[in-house]
Amino acid sequence: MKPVIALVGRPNVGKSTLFNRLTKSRDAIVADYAGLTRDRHYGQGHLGNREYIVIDTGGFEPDAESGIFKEMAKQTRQAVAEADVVVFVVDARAGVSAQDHDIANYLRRLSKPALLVANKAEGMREGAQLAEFYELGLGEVLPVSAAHGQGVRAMLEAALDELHLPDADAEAEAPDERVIRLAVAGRPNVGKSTLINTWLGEERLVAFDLPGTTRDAITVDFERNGQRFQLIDTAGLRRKGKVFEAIE
Ligand SMILES: Nc1nc2c(ncn2[C@@H]2O[C@H](COP(=O)(O)OP(=O)(O)OP(=O)(O)O)[C@@H](O)[C@H]2O)c(=O)[nH]1
Ligand SMILES: [Mg+2]
Repeated sequence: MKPVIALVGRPNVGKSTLFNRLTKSRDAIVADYAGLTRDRHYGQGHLGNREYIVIDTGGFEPDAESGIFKEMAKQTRQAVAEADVVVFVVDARAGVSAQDHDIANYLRRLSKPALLVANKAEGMREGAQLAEFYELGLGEVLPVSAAHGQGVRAMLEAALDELHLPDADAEAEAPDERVIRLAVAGRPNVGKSTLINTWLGEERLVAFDLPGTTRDAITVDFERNGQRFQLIDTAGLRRKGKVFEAIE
């Protein structure tokens, strides 16, 4: 089993940018827009021969009681439950916010290793600016720049060191069975995510009565009657002339 790292934090701190760096991909959508990521999004990476799974999540409001932020919080809690180590991302430039405290309180109550990571720390001298994050009560603050790569390797080593798991190289991959990849596509709000959730029998995807709810294309492994599938949920498609937002 590969260790699982969940990236958690309030909106717009750079979780998806860090996800892309940890997976050496551009799979997650990144923009200067709070609340961009909605679903939990899995990726794979490795540090030398140590392999891991990383989960990107949406901006976390642990106490959200309604609306789409409540649905996103459910997804984040599920990601945290599956994780071996939680990477709590804060914004080194913005400083500590009330929402960071809410998330820290939530994480401190869990008995799960958590690392506190201050992103957007490029060109920042350690010390003064980062000191205030100690008040979150999660111990040492690791400065990183997801956009530029600084500190990311040290952070990853610290995350994997929390786990004391054996190297994965002895573990043989399952023989390559045929996987049917099935993408669900269609106009916004026709029920694509709901359809996949119904197939799976769980709330795997955020389904909400709001056009444009799904943003990242999310792949879910699924098996039925011995046949392996990869179900791919996609963002709703509109005619080119009707697309105005950058995210879309
Ligand atoms: N200066 C700086 N900006 C960064 C860094 N990492 C991310 N950003 C910027 O911060 C903004 C938000 O990045 P995202 O990765 O989308 O943030 P997120 O936490 O996934 O946001 P949500 O999905 O909305 O919760 C984007 O404009 C990024 O380019 C960094 O290391 N330094
Ligand atoms: Mg994101």
